[in-house]
Amino acid sequence: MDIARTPATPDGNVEMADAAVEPKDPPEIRREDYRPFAWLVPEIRLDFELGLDSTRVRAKLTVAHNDKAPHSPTIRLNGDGIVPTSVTVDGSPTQAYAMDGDDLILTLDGKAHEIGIETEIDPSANSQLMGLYASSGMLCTQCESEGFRRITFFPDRPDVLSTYTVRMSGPKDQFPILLCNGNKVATGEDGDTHWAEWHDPWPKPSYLFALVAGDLVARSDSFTTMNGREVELNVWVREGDLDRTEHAMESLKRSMKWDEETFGREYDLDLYNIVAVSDFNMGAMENKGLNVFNTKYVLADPETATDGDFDGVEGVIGHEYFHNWSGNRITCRDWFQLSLKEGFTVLRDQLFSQDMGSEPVKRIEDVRVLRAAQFPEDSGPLAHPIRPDSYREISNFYTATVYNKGAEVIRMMRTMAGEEAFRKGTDLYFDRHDGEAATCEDFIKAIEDGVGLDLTQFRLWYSQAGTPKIVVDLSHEGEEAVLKLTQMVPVTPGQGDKKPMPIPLKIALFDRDSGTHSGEQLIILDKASDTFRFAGFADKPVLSINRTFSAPVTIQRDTLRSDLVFLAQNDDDPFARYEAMQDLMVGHLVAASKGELSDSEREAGHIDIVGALRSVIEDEALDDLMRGELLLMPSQTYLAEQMSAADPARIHEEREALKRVIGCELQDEMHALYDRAATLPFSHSAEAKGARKLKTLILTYAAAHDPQKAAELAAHQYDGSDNMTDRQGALMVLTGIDSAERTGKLLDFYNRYQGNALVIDKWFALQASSLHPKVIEHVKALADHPDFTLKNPNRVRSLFMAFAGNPHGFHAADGEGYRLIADLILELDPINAQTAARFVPALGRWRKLEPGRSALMREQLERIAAAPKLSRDTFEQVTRSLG
Ligand code: B3K
Ligand code: ZN
Repeated sequence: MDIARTPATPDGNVEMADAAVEPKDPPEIRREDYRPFAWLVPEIRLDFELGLDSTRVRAKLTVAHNDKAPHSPTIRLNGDGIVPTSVTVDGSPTQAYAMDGDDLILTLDGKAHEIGIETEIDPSANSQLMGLYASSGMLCTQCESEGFRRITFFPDRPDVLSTYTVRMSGPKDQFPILLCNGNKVATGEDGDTHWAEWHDPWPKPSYLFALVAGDLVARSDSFTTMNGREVELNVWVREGDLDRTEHAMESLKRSMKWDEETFGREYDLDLYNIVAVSDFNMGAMENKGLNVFNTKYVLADPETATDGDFDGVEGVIGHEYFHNWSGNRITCRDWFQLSLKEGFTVLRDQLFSQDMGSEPVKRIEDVRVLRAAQFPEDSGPLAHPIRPDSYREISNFYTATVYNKGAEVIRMMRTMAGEEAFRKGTDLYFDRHDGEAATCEDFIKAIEDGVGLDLTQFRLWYSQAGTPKIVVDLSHEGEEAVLKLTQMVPVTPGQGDKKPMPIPLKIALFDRDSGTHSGEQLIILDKASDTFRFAGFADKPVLSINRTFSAPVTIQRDTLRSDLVFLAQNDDDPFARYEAMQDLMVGHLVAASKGELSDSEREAGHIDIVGALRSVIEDEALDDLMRGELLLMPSQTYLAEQMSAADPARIHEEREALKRVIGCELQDEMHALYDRAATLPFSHSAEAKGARKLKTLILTYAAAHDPQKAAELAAHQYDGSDNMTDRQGALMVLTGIDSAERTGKLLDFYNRYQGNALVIDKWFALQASSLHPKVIEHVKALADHPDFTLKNPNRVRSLFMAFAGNPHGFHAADGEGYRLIADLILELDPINAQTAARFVPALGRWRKLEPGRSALMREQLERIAAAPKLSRDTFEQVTRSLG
């Protein structure tokens, strides 16, 4: 039977249509087409004969009718680039199967069967890094979302849950360590070969399967859970990396404790393994009991990792650990529900990091990430709701919208419920859906029931894309402050008519004279427009709104500059204070970039900004981590987002000009601050971290004002540093200055860290993100450097993602920056489609730019679209970006 030419059989697989089409036009998978799978696979046994070039996989699947789905005699087992070398049904070899594209279809006459399938794969040829692949002599897997089908044929969808028993064997010398999910139940040897058998008692979808084999060493420790279960913990790395694993292990223990205390979640196996690999498409993966991590989020010591890297390790270790409940114990019914696990888990890791360090600074950092990555997505051609309605390639939907906006949406529920009630809601969710593949709707319902909150209208946050804009109008009538709020949810691709959403806004009304307010309030704007009245104000107060960034919206307020200066000096909510400082600078820079400022207006703006910054420097109540946030200028990308037809060159010019003014006017204060910060010895304390943050920030202002002096200072900081934060900060400033120190220190850095891949990544990234006028030439030369390779995603990102995020180079007026990224996408696509597709959004911003650059950018997208063969990943992103 040639299934490829027959209509889709009713076996309930939403991806039925997938295989029969040309790769150039992959089909759209729609959320509304979800059907439960007609078969259950309660058990799978896997036997791996491991080899780098050839691994034989024998799978035995126990299958049975799913009573909760319409019956179908056919079972579709997904495959991707694999062929069956043998197929059996109930132990008897059979040829009675059909291939439909890459999938294998069997027709079964009974209610329950055992299917046996053998495949042979070549891990060393797997450059996509999905499925089983080789990385520096070891073998490892990545299965989310659809990598398991590159290993064996299986219903590779998250709502098919099985218990896994896995036997793995291989040469002892090559793979002395054999790891899999769950617990190791048996081991043995046979000459030069050895084997291990693993069993995972928790039913899981195929995307959570993992296997690792290699020459690894572990930092081991243990954790006793709240109910006294002793858990063995291991962080596995290559031998030379062991002394850089302490922070990862400590972060893991802190995560386990925090999740017990904060969400009542206890770990459920006797073993928790983390393995670090250097070739990895993303940050890490939460496979049950066997997390696989990018080395970037495991290895850290002060000599080679910055404070930001340390925070990153803690956050990602926490994130993957928290998935054990939000993702693994309760998984997703289908990939449209991805935010169910990712949005919730991002919120959990954000709250964890807030508790481990500075709460307000972490909040500001998270908002900055949201604004830099998610807001542009939401206002561009790739906009989608946190629960998308359709996709062609699910890998393209691991986005800032699903992750970070998803977290913000759940955070709003928490804000409206209050912390204690929210915990009742999450407890109910975990109880009600443990062991299931659930939906976002299940989560919302559990919060509703547990908290006692009506979230009917709130569900719109799951279905409507676009960042709402709130227009604020504060007036004063008699003794009342009158706040009129209007919301607009913008039109996004495929979504024209938007409904008003409930928007929780924390506000405070400040008395201008005393600089205080009488209490923060939470108001909910749930209509297109609404008016809120506040009695007892003899004079018009100053409004502080969206405190703690209580809603992921943009606020348009016609605030007097003097009010922003007031809030920048007085607001007791650190986020709102930061926001006022940013708005002060954004307002000035946007107007200046548009050429709207007269000389005297420009001068007045400078005076206000410098005055507000001076008061931040002088405010003794501030800690340096927070002071650093308040002294930061808005990024060029954020500024461009505030404008239509943005001209990146003009924005850059104005931003540098303001930096120069600040560097000049505040040079004495900053110098004194630098000297104070420089006296602190290295430690991981908040105080010392704050001091390091200030030092490099001050160097960036000095570089704009007096480059030669800044180069000397930076070289001095570089030479005297005993940690990577100071050294990288100094080198970052130096790479942007055409000076003798630049060449010398870059060479020194390279020689000092040659062989340490993560630090050499920094060396590439620093040069690619530099303000140097010849940055494009530098990037081209670096792409030919012997240490550069397209095979390693970290290295590709370190050079090209850094460059694509460098407005100064990427937006070169002649379009050379766009061409460079388009060339990369075309070259990388056949090697690693997932990583290549991640570069497309940078080119999708063409509608937001001035006409010249807009046309040049679009030209490059069209060039990519015209390529004879594109991956599904890149095809989808380019098509959507062209719109
Ligand atoms: N769940 C994984 C991401 C998998 C991405 C697959 N393309 C990591 C995480 O979010 O924890
Ligand atoms: Zn995650």
